[in-house]
Amino acid sequence: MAYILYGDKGTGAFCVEAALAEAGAPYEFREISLDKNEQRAPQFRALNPSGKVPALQLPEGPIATETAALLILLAERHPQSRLLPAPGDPARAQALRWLAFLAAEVYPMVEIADYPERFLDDHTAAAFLKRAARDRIRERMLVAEAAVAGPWFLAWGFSALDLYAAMFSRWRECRSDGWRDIHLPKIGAIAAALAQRSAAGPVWNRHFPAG
Ligand SMILES: N[C@@H](CCC(=O)N[C@@H](CS)C(=O)NCC(=O)O)C(=O)O
Repeated sequence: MAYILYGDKGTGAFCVEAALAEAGAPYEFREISLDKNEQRAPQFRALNPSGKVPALQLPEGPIATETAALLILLAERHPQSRLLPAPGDPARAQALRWLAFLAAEVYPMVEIADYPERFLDDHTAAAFLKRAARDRIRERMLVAEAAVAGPWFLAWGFSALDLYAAMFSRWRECRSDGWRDIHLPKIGAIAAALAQRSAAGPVWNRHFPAG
């Protein structure tokens, strides 16, 4: 029995797929094209009513969603893969802290930056909102950057947090104008190291072929 991961290339599905690969868990990737707006189609909303990817069907049947929760769940279900410090490990506090920070403080801004017209009808106002969301994402990624221990996010070593943080840094809001190359050097080094990993590396290169 395999996991079924619903997502698109270069989306939040990346870090879930990379976590599955690191865990050595069998999975199938089912494409939900954001370009075709398939995430909003009734068939997909039957799986995830919020109309967003990723969604993960567990081998035993139920659907789970919310990227940070999926990373924690996979770490819990595949402890041998050391995706996160285990409960009781002193490093776990920082792992959960920064996963939650990215999930709560950064990820919701991505919808505003990507789809400002969902929030404001007026085109000019929407363009201002898009810029404001991008700036807020950048400001919060700087907070995350400052927390990186190096060479991985946690001094504990490689974790699912690296997959999550590096993914945000590849998205348009951080990438455009070369902003992330100047401002996110530690997360950039994590991204470069991820691309070299035997399990997560090929997943990284498929989702983010431009690096
Ligand atoms: N809260 C969700 C957010 C997921 C999310 O925003 N996914 C984006 C792709 S990275 C998406 O599906 N966007 C399409 C849309 O909003 O219509 C999570 O943490 O998984």
